[in-house]
This record gives sequence, structure tokens and C-alpha cells, in this order.
Amino acid sequence: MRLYSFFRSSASHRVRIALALKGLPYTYEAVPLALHGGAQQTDAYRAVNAQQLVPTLVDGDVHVSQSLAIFDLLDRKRADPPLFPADVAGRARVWSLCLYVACEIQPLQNLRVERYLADVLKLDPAGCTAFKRHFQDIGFDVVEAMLNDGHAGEYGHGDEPTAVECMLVPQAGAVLRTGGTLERWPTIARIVATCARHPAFLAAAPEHQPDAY
Ligand SMILES: N[C@@H](CCC(=O)N[C@@H](CS)C(=O)NCC(=O)O)C(=O)O
Repeated sequence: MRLYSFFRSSASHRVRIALALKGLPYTYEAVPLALHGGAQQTDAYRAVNAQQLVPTLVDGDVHVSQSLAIFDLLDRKRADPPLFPADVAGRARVWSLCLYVACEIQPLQNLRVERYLADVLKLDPAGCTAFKRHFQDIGFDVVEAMLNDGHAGEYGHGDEPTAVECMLVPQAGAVLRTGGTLERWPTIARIVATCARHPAFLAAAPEHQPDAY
């Protein structure tokens, strides 16, 4: 398999964690994202992924975009350890947490949004950061409440990592990158600290990728 990834991209990071948890080997294809003139906007990358977003997973002649679709493919390819629980209620809870991060938090932090804020709405860098932090904060307030429903254990859903942590750890990284801390969200902070000691999460960390700078 080949993974088109950028070390600092949270969506790429999700998939790297999932691959590492399952112990699936892959070739790393770096896509150097940038606010302007990034590799995601080239014709060469558009031929790989029409969405012009990372990650893309290529498995033989199958090209898969969207991190959650990639999780599903990986779970079917190698069932163990499962990213999504088998029981109906647990599976729905994990999907709900994942979709909340994927749909309600991360898209508002994306480079294409920042490009519009900066280039068209003329927000200065501090304004762009305030915008991201606002939606990050209200998003993590919700995730914290969702995690505190009695079903978290050592991790966000029970005592083993699931897709919840594949989403949570990269999103927490985005908070730290914009100068924030996790103090406001003790359950998220506890789970992220637990993941920081897990070998799969260490292997997938942005600073350990070949394109890190
Ligand atoms: N919903 C997508 C999100 C993908 C995404 O937003 N990728 C970002 C990096 S984290 C990207 O490629 N941004 C490039 C841009 O906005 O120009 C997924 O889950 O894979």
C-alpha cells in the first residue's frame, strides 16, 4: 500500500495511526501541503485524488480518499485490532465521535478555509488563528461531553484504542499547534497522554514522518 500524506496533516495522521495499530506496512508518499502553491493543488496530485486533499491510500488499483473510508477499508483488510467495535451501540458511539471530529471540527481548520479567510476576507494571521480556535474549542467541549457518557475507559471507548483515538490525537495536535493546551478538557487530555505512550501512536506522530521539518 502507498499512503499520500503530509506529516502535519491531521487527516493523514489519523490514517497513519490506524495503519500502525494494525501493523500494516506502507510506502510513504509525501505531499507537501502549503497555504499557497502546495503540492495538493498540482495537476499531478489531482490525478491521484480529485479532492486535492490528503490522505489518499492506494492499495493495488484501489484509490481511497477520506480517512473514515480508509478506516473501513483497513478494518476489512485486517480485522485485528478492530477500529470500530462489533456491538451495535458501541459501533454507533465510535462512529458518532469520529464523524463529529471529521465533519464538525476539522473542516473549519483546513487550509482551503484559511486561504479564503486570508485572501478574500482579508483576516490577518491572528484573526485566522482566532477563527480556528473558536471552532476547535466549541468542538472539543462537545467531544469531552460525549466521552464522559460512561463508556470511556483507559481510551475513549473502553480499554483499547479504536478509531476514536485515531481522530482525537491528531485533532489535539491541531490545538497544540495553534498555541492552545488541553487543560480545558481533562478526559481528552488523559486519553491523549495515554496514547503518547503507545508505540503505534509514536510511530504515526508527525515528528517521526519522513517529510517532517
Ligand atoms: N474529510 C477529509 C479531510 C481531508 C483534509 O481536509 N485534508 C487536509 C489536510 S488535514 C488537506 O489536504 N488540505 C488541503 C487544502 O485544504 O488545500 C478526510 O477525512 O480525509
